[in-house]
Amino acid sequence: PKAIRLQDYRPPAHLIDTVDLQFELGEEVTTVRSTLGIRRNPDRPDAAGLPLTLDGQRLDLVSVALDGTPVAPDRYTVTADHLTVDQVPECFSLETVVRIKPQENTALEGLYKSSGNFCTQCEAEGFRKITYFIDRPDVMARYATTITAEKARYPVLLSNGNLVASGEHEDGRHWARWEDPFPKPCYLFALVAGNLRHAEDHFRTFSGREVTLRIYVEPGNEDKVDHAMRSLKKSMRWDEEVYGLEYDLDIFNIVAVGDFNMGAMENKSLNVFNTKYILAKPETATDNDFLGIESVVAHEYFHNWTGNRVTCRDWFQLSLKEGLTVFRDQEFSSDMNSRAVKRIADVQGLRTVQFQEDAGAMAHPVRPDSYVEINNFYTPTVYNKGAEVIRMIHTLLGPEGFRKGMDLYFQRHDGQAVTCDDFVAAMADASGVDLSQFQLWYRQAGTPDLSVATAYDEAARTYRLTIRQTVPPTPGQPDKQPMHIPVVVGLLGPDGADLPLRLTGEAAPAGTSRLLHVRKAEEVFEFVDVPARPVPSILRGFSAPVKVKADVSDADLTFLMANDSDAFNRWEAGQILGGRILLGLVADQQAGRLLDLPQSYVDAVGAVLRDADADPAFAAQALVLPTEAYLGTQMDVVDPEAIHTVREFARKTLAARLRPDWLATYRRHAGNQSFSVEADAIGRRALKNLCLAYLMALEDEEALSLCLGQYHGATAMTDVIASLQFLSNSNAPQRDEVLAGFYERWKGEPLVVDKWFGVQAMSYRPDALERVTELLKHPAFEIRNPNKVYALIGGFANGNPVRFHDATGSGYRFLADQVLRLDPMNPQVAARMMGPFSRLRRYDAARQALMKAQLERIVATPGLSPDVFEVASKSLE
Ligand code: DPP
Ligand code: ZN
Repeated sequence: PKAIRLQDYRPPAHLIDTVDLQFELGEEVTTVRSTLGIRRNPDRPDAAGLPLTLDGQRLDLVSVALDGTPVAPDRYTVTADHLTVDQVPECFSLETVVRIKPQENTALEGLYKSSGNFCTQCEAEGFRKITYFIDRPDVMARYATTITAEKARYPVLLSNGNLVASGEHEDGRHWARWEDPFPKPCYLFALVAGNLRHAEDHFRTFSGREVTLRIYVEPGNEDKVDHAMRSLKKSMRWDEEVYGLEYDLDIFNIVAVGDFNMGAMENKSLNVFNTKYILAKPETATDNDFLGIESVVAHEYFHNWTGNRVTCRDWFQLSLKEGLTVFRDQEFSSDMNSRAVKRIADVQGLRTVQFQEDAGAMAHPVRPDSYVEINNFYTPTVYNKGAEVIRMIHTLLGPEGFRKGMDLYFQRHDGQAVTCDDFVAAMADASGVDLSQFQLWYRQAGTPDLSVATAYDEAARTYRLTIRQTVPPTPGQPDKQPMHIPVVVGLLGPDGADLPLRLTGEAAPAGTSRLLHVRKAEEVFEFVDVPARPVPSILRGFSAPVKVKADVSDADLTFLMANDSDAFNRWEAGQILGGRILLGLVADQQAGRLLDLPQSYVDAVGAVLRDADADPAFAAQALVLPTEAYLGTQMDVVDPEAIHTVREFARKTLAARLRPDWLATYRRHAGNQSFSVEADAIGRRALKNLCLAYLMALEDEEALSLCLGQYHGATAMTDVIASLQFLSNSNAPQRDEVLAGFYERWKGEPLVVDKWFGVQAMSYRPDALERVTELLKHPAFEIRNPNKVYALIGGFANGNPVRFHDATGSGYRFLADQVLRLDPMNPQVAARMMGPFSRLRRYDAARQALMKAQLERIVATPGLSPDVFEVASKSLE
């Protein structure tokens, strides 16, 4: 397989203005008749006389006609990937008829079946598996789609746009015709046909348009769509209020399917979702599920403007729509729930997953320069670091400047397929802010390192911050230039209050949080009129996706934990302090020294715990020790065993020394409150379950009885699954019985069974791999269902570092076996499972050798997909 490069981009030789599709859906074979209105692209004068090349894969071509006349076989060629037609006029219609077999499509890309229903996934390049087309996002056309299928099996027939006609045939088939008035790239095409039930609601837009909202699910799931519907209406309102963006059709449909590679897909007016991000009721879904649904429903809805009305010119620009839309859904969720807690959760995700990616073989810029398989680039870098890049622009421009930039972006580019440069240009032009150096964020991969040195001059009453930046080398980018990094800082006085800030050269103090622009390798910022040595609060709100090392003492961090007015940094101070202490203990453990947790740290945690009721949601975040994955990112050579041992030691020590406080806090919040998914209720449950987690670290009788009591007494899945997880990690005699009982209780709910797989996959008991291997043969495990794979195989490989990285290499062998088993069925999912292998260089020589051996075995396998080949070969480089 060959790499595709951004620098080779050329506009298409031909454009397609109209598409008329006729689907004849069948059990054995599905026929797709397509009529395309095609013309030569005026932007490619050199293309005159070039043949027409259409993309198409796994299509059985029946016929080709041009302007109504069959094309002679010597005038066209068919290869595994293309249909080429010679001697085409300037402007013409091309009709192709192909046959496909959706029932055999296990890759879940193109048209496929899920639970007996037909559905599609076309992003990024799935449309070419449905019909011949110029499958690239800068080819935008108007679609009309006629679907014909057996009425009894497929009573519901859906596509993009408006239903314009429908009818029945005498033989039991029926048909529906949909027309989408908005030109769109083919990756936004969707079709659904099946036996589905729907919930319906309505939304009136600010200009008075009445929109019908429908969520389609399999029969039996109608009772689990309320939260998704509420989330949809809230997103529609929020986009009007915050961005002035209104929905543009009279109908908005969502369909939830059980087999889906990703979370969801923003097809124009017909979103297709993984059931995981639609179905929820308190008995079956956790608080995180509820929050995830709210944000993914919003994300896909927001794509209607950021993605659909303005789309990507090519797939290198993926972050144009994804980074921006993630930023928008993050802001939406912040407005709906707790802003601080949302920010903390997002940063935690970024720091564990994206920072790991940035430090591995698959590291790439937010706008990649090249790819072998685009499906491998739907990554935390493109999505989450991409969102941080947008957030930095928001910080640099301020909310009003940012809104002006968005307005200009839509004014200039509505209906177009554009680039990240176009977006940045709109932002810069609308605000007058110079973003030229800032654009390096799109081009340079790797997580920048900031080091901050502080100096207080008592006599001069000045406080100086010296900030140095370096951007580490990444594959293909050995040398980096300094970036434009927005660093928001505050200074705390001895009483814990923010000091008014005045920089050298300024006439008067302005504000207590200041945006510092770090542009050079080293910058010095001097604050004047500082009455006493302050405590610095650096990178407030995590104003840039960087790693910071600052000369802030443990005592200062403890002070920040108690006093910082910036909630994020109050949490961050605890993480830095905890990380420092745990990494020190890791060194002790490696050197065979006795482990000892400083009492000052226990006291600092105790203070947060005793103050927890002031903001339970925040406390629940602040009381979690840095994760094993995050600690790994802070080490030159990751030592998964030492990290796990030390973190468990610290958990047990905190549990033992603060036991009365954990217990009292648990009891205070364990009372029977009525269920709600308001932020406050979620926060209380999170805090309560965190207390239980600490108590269960001790595994004493009282903890066990509380945990079992919660397991048997709780009705909300959040509480049930938390107690199940603690029991699954324990040696409690009831463990196996409880796990078996959970399955019996929930075997009819696939999404709950996924949780059951996940809990066992992530158990840090030494027998985890043995158990996971057994579970692969469990009747509820289906290798073809991505959610099952993510829960069991992904849960083990990504969520269980200590067992996955077992020194014998058993985890690596297991993962390679599963990747090779998955690849022929679903390459996209197979490649996604390989993340841990792409970071092999972060481990010791012995583990590296074991991982390499597995990768070599993978690469040597004949018939490998480009997806898996790309990750495996890059990981070996
Ligand atoms: N475009 C989808 C999303 O991120 C992924 N296929 O919403
Ligand atoms: Zn998206």
